[in-house]
Amino acid sequence: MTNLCALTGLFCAALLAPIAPVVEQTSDPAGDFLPTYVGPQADDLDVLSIDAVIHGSKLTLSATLAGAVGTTAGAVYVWGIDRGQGTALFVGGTPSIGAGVLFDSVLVLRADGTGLFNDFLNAANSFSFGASSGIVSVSGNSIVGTVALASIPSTGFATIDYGYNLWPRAPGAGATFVSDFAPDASTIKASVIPEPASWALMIAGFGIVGGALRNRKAAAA
Ligand SMILES: [Ca+2]
Ligand SMILES: [Ca+2]
Repeated sequence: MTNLCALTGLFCAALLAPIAPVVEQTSDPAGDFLPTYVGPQADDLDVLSIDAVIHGSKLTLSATLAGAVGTTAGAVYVWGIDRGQGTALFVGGTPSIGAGVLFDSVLVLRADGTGLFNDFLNAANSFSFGASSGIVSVSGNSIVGTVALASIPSTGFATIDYGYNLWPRAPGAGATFVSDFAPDASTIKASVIPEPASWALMIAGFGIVGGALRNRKAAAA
């Protein structure tokens, strides 16, 4: 880095500054269980924050709950994903909930590390996975799922425009076992973090620009 800075000069300070990719977190109120919810009002079923990050070819979906994930046996964490043809599928149910929560597929994560992807528009894309897949990681109040973007193919949107919403489900059938939506009545988009190789290319690009500027100054002198 030092040698590169010596070459670029103009951009040296910027290059030496720590690069901290910004991941946009979306908070959700504590204790905002849906009025239709009939399951246990346990802390691990109350979402406090979520974020979605695209890094290279991977997508990571992270959630923080109000209590330790795994406390409620049989609970699942469902990420609704709108890949381009999402609709508010819960509003047609009984009771009608989830207005603004658009999705055309779901990624379901369990505290035991297992889960599944269900593509409502093309069942051939659906798949399930075991704990050994490494897709799910649980730590305290958080549960994180990381999948290849290629495994959740677009239905119209560019991958950076996919929409996401998380809802925990207590064991039980039907919409009344959905405890919380995060965010309420909308979806979020992912933050995009360049891979280290991309950063290297970007820095090399700065170097080329810096070198060109120095050469131009030298030529003008
Ligand atoms: Ca909540
Ligand atoms: Ca909520």
